[in-house]
Amino acid sequence: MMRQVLETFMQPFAAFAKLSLSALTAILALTLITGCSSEQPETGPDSTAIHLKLNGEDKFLIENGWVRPTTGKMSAAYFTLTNLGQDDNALVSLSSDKAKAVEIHISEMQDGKSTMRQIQQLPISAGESALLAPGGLHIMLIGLTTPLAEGEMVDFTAVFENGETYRFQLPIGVASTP
Ligand SMILES: [Cu+2]
Repeated sequence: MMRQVLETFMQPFAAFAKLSLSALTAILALTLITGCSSEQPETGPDSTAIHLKLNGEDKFLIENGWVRPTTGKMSAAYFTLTNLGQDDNALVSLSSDKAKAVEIHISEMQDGKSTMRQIQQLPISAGESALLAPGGLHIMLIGLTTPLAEGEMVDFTAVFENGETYRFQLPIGVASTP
């Protein structure tokens, strides 16, 4: 009985360890594309850090990113987004290779029920982070064009208020967001 409970408890961690490895592979691939310097350790949640650079300068950091696996038509993506720049900014739109539409959503409790609504932009002050996690802010993928299988990657393009546009990839798999 106790052993069973322990195994159930450990399952998300095992899934995360698996995800970290595939994410690391993806980051190594992305590093080659963007020329992003890899100063992160090779293990642990930090290994999922993605640097978004402009003219060689670190502008944003994406950490602990993951997309929920599904065979349905909708999914959600979660990550921590940090504004490393000198100016306040805001995430204003997203697109993906695997969904017809991508929206910024927030989940809220209303009359004891969980509902979600779209927000037009996600402001992030200079030096601040936005936490996108289950039960709160999230990126909604609507009209999936393919099933999202664990271990695969999803391409995203993010546009910010000042016109800066970045491409990045997030791994499909359930991670334990801290
Ligand atoms: Cu949503």
